Amino acid sequence: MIQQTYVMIKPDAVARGLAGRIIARFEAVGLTIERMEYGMVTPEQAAANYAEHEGRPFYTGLVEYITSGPVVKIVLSGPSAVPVVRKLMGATDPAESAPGTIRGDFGLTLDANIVHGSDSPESAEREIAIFFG
Ligand code: IDP
Ligand code: MG
Repeated sequence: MIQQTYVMIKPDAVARGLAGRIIARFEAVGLTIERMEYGMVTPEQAAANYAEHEGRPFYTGLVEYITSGPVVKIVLSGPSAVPVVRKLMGATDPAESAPGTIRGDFGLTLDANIVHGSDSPESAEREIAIFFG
């Protein structure tokens, strides 16, 4: 089934000049870039995107981090785009994500893990609305 998903290249990855290489991996499997924007995440967008984690010990740091510098906000589409992107990203903790995945190849720590991707079609719809209206 054709799906849309929301992907965000996080501030540390943008600062390290990894955006192009990460985008190339999504293009390589045949996903389509529907929207793409470089810019800051507002505190309101960060809180909405990570609402499920509010109250957890890492929540404040997560919101500070994602608003700390420019990101690349992307809407991708394609067959099974949501699980395909999650597969390409790898496990949340770069210590556990396999080599060959984005987090496994470019990340080192859980708090700066390179990339965000929606975890379900419902999350994708919600997140695309947060970042692209
Ligand atoms: P996901 O990004 O793989 O969907 P989530 O569990 O939804 O993972 O967590 C959202 C983000 O919060 C993670 O990508 C990571 O940056 C951060 N995070 C999750 N758990 C921790 C933690 O225990 N310590 C610090 N940061 C965390
Ligand atoms: Mg998540």
